[in-house]
Amino acid sequence: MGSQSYEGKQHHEDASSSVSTKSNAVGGKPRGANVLEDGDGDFDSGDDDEDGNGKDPTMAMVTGTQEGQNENPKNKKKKKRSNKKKKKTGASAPGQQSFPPRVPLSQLFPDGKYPPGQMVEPQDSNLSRTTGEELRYLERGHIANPEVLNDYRKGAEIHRQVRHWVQETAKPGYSLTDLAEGIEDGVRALLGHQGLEPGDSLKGGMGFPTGLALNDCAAHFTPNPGQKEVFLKKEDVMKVDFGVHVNGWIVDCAFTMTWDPTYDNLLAAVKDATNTGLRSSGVDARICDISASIQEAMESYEVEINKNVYPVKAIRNITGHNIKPYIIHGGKSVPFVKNNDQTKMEEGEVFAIETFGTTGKGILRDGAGVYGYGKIPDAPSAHLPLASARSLLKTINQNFGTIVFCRRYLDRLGIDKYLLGMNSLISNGIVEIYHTLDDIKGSYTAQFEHTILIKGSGNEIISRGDDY
Ligand SMILES: [Co+2]
Repeated sequence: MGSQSYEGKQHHEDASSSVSTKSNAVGGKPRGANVLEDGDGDFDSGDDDEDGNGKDPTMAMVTGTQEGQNENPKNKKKKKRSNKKKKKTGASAPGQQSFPPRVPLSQLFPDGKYPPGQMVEPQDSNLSRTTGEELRYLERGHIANPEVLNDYRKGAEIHRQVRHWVQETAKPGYSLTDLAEGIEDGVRALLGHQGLEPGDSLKGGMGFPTGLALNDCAAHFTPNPGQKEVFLKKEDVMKVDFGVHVNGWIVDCAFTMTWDPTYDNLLAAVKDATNTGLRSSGVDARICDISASIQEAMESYEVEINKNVYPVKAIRNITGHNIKPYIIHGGKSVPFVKNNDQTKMEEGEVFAIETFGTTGKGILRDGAGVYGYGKIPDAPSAHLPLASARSLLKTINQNFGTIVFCRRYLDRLGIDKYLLGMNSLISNGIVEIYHTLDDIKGSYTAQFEHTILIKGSGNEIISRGDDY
């Protein structure tokens, strides 16, 4: 989930887009300056082997039967139903994930230890910290705490297993509601938290509303109940951005899917930019330097669409961000364009390093659509005259806290007729509303994102998989 910068809160021209596809994401070479070509190749080939322990982080991701994978879109509804029935009976052997994924992760890892992400050795020894110093942070509430780290790795493994299902399943003809619900059903099943009882989804649940933004819509689109259904088209560029949290530790990770090789260079640019940002991250790394490296990587690419050549632009008013427990945007921002921010990353921090590239203006404006709502951390307590606002706030406190949520998440709790109460919470400064974020009409946008733990002993790209 991207963080909208101050600039982004103003209105700009319209635009929208979506990005990413597993199959096409790896293809394509930059047509512009090729200084970065080595780096580009590095990212994909080096991921698996750089694990500190040499283990493939996705080794446990074994899929079972894959019915429905080649389903004809026209038969989708019927097929989907039969698929749903099968998931109940088609239980996997221990250690094997089902397809679609429904086996709780605790069953796949009976020892309760979840696999690490990609371990990155500190490149500059000055940036490393001694183990002794790290020990200071072994209290609860810090990523150096083994239980916290294990929680984080669990969320990341669930992200990998569920996105594998997305990559095998999403194709032209598929509906965005089915895709979003499939992701959410998978995450909740693997967590072992359906989130239907008060407090349950605070132990583990969606990290924010599932984002499925298409084409010129860059971010913050999720299907809403009662809205006209959107079906994927072959020419779409879809950004899949979903989060998994375990005890409030949010994994924020996104990719782009396409079904047409036209967009390969766009995806290659954004993947390169995100990986460059990840490599530039670490203890004492300055935001301005990370941003500059991201922009240089991104803008060395161009993409040809319908005989028009577009330089890939870094989007200016959405940023990467640090993450705090239950808080997706922790206060620090990592833009994708040059800036003078001398702020440094610090040991123990968690960052979502994401980048967005576009063939449009590179400036997003709020669209008409509602993405979700989030209780503002440290919001002042206000006297709420409306009973409906008070009861809605109670529901939010019990189920989401400061986790951003969407209308579908309220619907499944049986909450309805909440719009008046919600408007009251918004106008009282207790809840923030999030809108879709669009680039200009007809443009295409792409996104890749990973969550990285900043540790003196070496960073951990917690959400890294063999896919991206
Ligand atoms: Co994010």
